[in-house]
Amino acid sequence: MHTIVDARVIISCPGRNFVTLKITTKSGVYGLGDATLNGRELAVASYLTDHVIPCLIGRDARQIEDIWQFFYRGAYWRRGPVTMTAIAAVDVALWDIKAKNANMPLYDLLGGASRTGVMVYGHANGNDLDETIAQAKKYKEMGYKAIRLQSGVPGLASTYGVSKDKLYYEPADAAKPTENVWSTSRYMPTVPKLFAAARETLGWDVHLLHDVHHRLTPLEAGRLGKDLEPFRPFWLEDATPAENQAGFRTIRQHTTTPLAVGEVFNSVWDAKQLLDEQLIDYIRTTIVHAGGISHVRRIAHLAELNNVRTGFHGATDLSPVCMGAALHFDLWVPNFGIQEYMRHTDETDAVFPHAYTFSKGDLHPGTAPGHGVDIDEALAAKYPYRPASLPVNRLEDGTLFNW
Ligand code: GCO
Ligand code: MG
Repeated sequence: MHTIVDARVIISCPGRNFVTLKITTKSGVYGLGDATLNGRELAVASYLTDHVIPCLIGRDARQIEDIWQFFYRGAYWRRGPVTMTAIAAVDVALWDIKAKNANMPLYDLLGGASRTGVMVYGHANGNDLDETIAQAKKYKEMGYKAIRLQSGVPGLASTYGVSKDKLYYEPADAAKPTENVWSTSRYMPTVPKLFAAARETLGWDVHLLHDVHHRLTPLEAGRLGKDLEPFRPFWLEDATPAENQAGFRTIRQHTTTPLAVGEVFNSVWDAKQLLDEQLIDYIRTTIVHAGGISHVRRIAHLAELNNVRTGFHGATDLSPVCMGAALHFDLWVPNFGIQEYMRHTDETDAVFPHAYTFSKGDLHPGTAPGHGVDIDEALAAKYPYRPASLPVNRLEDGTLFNW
């Protein structure tokens, strides 16, 4: 009854690419897991099809932990975004099956709801300060309690977070990487001005966030954090590249602005020092890129011991399947902080019918058994894969930089 009899990878591009794993058991119950790694979708699809699925068929779907260990330890080559995304897809599909068999929403299986809703933040972005503030006002009117502010930088043709389409920011905008230009000295003065204008217009009854997108040195990040302190930001995200976790010590020495990091992490080891030394305030690693619920739960527990809260990544390149699973996790996890919510397009939502809903600044995962997200396979088949890459970034003199 619980034997895995089928597992398939579904690739679809309803506006953007998504990879979904569907696992079915002998009794006919199926579960879905997101396996989307932006710009590297086919690598994960191949990892699943060539290496994971053949070892999955015939196993007992109830043994989530054993299956997780099999694909992590058993691969010998531990960690890495491709492997951990593939493992996440399996793990989430199996939790979906377990919760469906238990006839419970996933959050009940995890330990039950700890709150009535999941506070989310939306993205206000504009080519200049005024446009960003106008967008932020719209989000406030839609009921958002937290808003991320990104604005174009005078003198730079394009900036991270600023796109043509306001509700659906989509950085993977061409088959081969687009080239952006960056200047830290042009950027640095713009953010405090943006926050000052935002507090002036929006007031203090709303959380404001900003994403640096890995572009500053620890010392520069410390200075920006200090400059933003008067405006009480909710967080400063990815202030510096986090491969060198000790770099965050420098930022901490200089500012009390809360720090968020981790959307590119794929295991607890990427965050261990950051958590052990309490160098951050929010961990952004989410279900799809870090081994699924079974592993992100370990990260969240280690974070809790160190006064760090969750603030999961929730960009459009994480499919509704990941969003559904993340929302169940968020509703349960004791040390929840906030959840990013970039709306998917109507095309995407139609391919992935889901139980989660937005109301007054919160998302709720719904009470359907499992994680509450399905796939319309006939519709998905109408959107074939399209190559799409994330941009790269160069300094004004041509030096390749961090995007
Ligand atoms: C965010 C992120 C995204 C990423 C994107 C990459 O904070 O939402 O920085 O915009 O760049 O998810 O695939
Ligand atoms: Mg980010």
